[in-house]
This record gives sequence, structure tokens and C-alpha cells, in this order.
Amino acid sequence: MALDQLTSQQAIELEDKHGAHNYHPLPVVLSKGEGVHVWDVEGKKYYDFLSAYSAVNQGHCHPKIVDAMVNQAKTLTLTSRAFHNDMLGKYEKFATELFGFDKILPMNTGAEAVETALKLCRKWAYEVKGLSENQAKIVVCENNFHGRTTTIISFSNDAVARTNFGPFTNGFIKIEYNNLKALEEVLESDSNIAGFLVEPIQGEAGVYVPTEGYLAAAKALCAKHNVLFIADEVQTGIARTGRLLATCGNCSCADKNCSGSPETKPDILILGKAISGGAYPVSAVLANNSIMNVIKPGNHGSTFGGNPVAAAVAMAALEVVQDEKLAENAERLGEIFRAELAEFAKTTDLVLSVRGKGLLNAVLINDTEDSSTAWDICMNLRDNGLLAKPTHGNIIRFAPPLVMTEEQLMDCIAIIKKTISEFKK
Ligand code: IF1
Repeated sequence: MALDQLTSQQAIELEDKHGAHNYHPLPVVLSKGEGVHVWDVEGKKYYDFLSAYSAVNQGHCHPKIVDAMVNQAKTLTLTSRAFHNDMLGKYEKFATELFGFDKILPMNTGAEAVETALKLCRKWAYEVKGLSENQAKIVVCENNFHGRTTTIISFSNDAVARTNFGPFTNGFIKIEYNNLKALEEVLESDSNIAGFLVEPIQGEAGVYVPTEGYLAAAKALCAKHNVLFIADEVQTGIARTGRLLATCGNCSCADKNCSGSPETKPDILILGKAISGGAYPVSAVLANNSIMNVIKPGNHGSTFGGNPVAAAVAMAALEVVQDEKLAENAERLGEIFRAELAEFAKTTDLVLSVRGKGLLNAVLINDTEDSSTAWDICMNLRDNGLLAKPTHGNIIRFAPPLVMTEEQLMDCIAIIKKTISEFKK
């Protein structure tokens, strides 16, 4: 088998034989990406409606991002943090001013950034709030998704993600998402709460958008009890939901030096995925000095965290978001998508509802969670030139790159409607 010209089937067989089976991908083998499109090894073109789980918000292989990566990679790739380099400080200034925080702690994957935020919150709780050692607890939400490390799955309630990976990390309390009473009760009943970790929209759970005002009220409850409000924007951040951040208020992104909306601005912000446009693993934790300054040399780190290539890529990727007004585009096209699919839902028994914010949307398919209907529809969407994948059971997530044009969106909506209308169980 000539490895440089695999058929789709050959590529799948190689993965099956030589790779761990930790995913069940849709049977399509991609070999090229550009903007909102990807191509498989046989040359078939698709619209990408997953955007690598909202990491490719700026579109596949964005020239500005790729050029920044290639140029830096030819110059200096990695110094480790044992020495300084000429890219990290520039990136840190750029990012802290863009998101409105005093400091940033650069990491690589979303899970690493979540772990970093948990450690930062705990250390703040002992050294600033004054909790007794090893007593700090962090409140999380049922049906959360924050990554795959042992500590993070310790507070997951997804059996597939946590069974037989114990023993687990203590110090977490789960409450119902979008339930302020539950949050208030736990904050009032336990004086050892250090933080509240929440997704502004629960992505993997099925794109659950909380009630208007939930985040602001949750932040106010945290402030009242001297508990840190920690927003995991790995998936909702970087313009995906129609704002630079889902925890932004209703302002536009015109203000270059936005300091964020006080009513929902988190004490600790977690970013990943599209902070690099999907070109390179980049994640980050941002906070003000009163929190971030508890971290002293040697407390935390990572070989690749904040490396020169990550710095160059992230600055380019974030400039693209601003220059191409991706948040505004996501907001406008998201409204069109949900309106069109809501109308369509009235004409078919297969679609129960559509929900989301910006271009993070999901369609609820009218079948049981253990049915293969959503998967089968995604297989037919693939045949019709659009790639999407169910999240849990009967929910199909639709999240295209934010560079999509209205004309392309209407083309995709037509494909989705056609595919579902023609679907036979
Ligand atoms: C998988 C989806 C899942 C995340 C939030 C942290 C992380 C993620 C809100 C960790 C990662 C990815 C991981 C990937 C599938 C995808 C995902 F919702 F985005 F679709 F699983 F929920 N916080 N989400 O969404 O970031 O370490 O992956 O860089 O693990 O299957 P990471």
C-alpha cells in the first residue's frame, strides 16, 4: 500500500489497526481544508459544520494564521520557559489587553487550561480567602464537559468518560446547570467554596443555552460569597456565540480595548480551541493580579506553554477575529440559521427544535437518545456534502466556521432541509 495515496478505506483501516479506538469518527477521510470547506481523499468537497469542535472558527488554513505559524516556525519554535523569548511578552500584552485582564497563564490544551484554573482557584482560596488547607471545594454543573484529565472527569457525570478511571479527585460539588437556587444554597451552606466553574453554554451536553441573566446572577452570587466565578470558554469563546466571549455583554466588538461586561466578566477566564484558529494547540487562563499573583515561580508550568509559535499563531488568529468581524458575522448568521430551522421544524416530525447562540447551534431529532437516527442523518448529510456529528444521542450540533457567508449558509440550510426531508428510518 503506497502510504502517500491512500483511499478512504485504506486510511480508516490503518487507523483501526494501529491507533487506539478512543473515537468513533464519521466514515470520511479528510485531506484538505480551506475556509468553510474540507475535501476527502477522493476529492469530494464538503461544508464543515463542526469546525473541529469550534476550534476552526477562522476557517481552515487561514492564510494569515498559517503564514504567522510558518514564519515563526522557521525562526524559533521552542525555548521552554527556562529562558525568555521575544514573542511571549508581546502575546501576553496583546491578549490581556484584548480580553481585559491583568495577566495570562499560557498553556496548550483546553483541559490543561481548566486544570490550571482549578489549581489557581484553590491556591487563591488558601492564600487569599483563607480556607484551611485541603478544604477548598469547587462547584461545577451536572452534564459538564471540561476535558479528559483524571481530575476533570472526577466531576463529570458522563459514565462513558469516567468509568474505570478511578480513584477520582475530591473537592467538587455538582449542581444543576442554569439553577440559581441550587447555586445559592450551596454557597450559603458551605463556607469552604473556592470557586464556581461553568460553561456559558453547555456544548457537549447538547448546546444548552442558560436562561437570560443566569451568568450575571451566578457571578453576583459568587461575589457575595467571595467565591471565584470561573468561565470555561474553550468552546464558547473567540466569537463563536456572536460576541468575542459568551461572557461579554451586549456590546459590539468595536471597542478594541474592551474591559468586558462587569456583570458577567469572570474572575478566571479559560480559553482554548479557536484562540489559535485550530492551527496549533493553544490555551490560556486569564485573571487579574489579586488572583494570578498567588502563582510563584515553580508552582505551575508546561514545556510548550506560551511557546513562540503558539504566541505568533494566537496573535494572528485573534487579529483575524477582530479584522474580519467574526463575532458580528456569527451573530447575524446564527439568527438566520435558527429562524430557518425553526420554520422547517414545523414541517417535519423528525425535528423537535433548534437552539443555540451565534453559530453554536444544535438540532434536536425526534427519536430516543439511544437511536441511530441522528447518526444516520449525519451519514446522509455527509453524502450530500455537509459534515456534522451528533453530540449526545439525538442532538446534532451545527457549528460552521465563522467566516461563512450568508450565501454559503443558505446553501447549507438547503442541504440540511433536503437531507432531513428525504430521510427514511
Ligand atoms: C473530546 C465538544 C467535547 C470543551 C470545553 C474544555 C475542553 C473542551 C467546554 C477541553 C473540549 C472537545 C474535546 C473533544 C470533543 C470536544 C467536545 F463539546 F467541543 F464537542 F468533548 F465536549 N472545555 N471539547 O468543549 O479542551 O483538552 O480538548 O483541548 O475530548 O472528545 P481540549
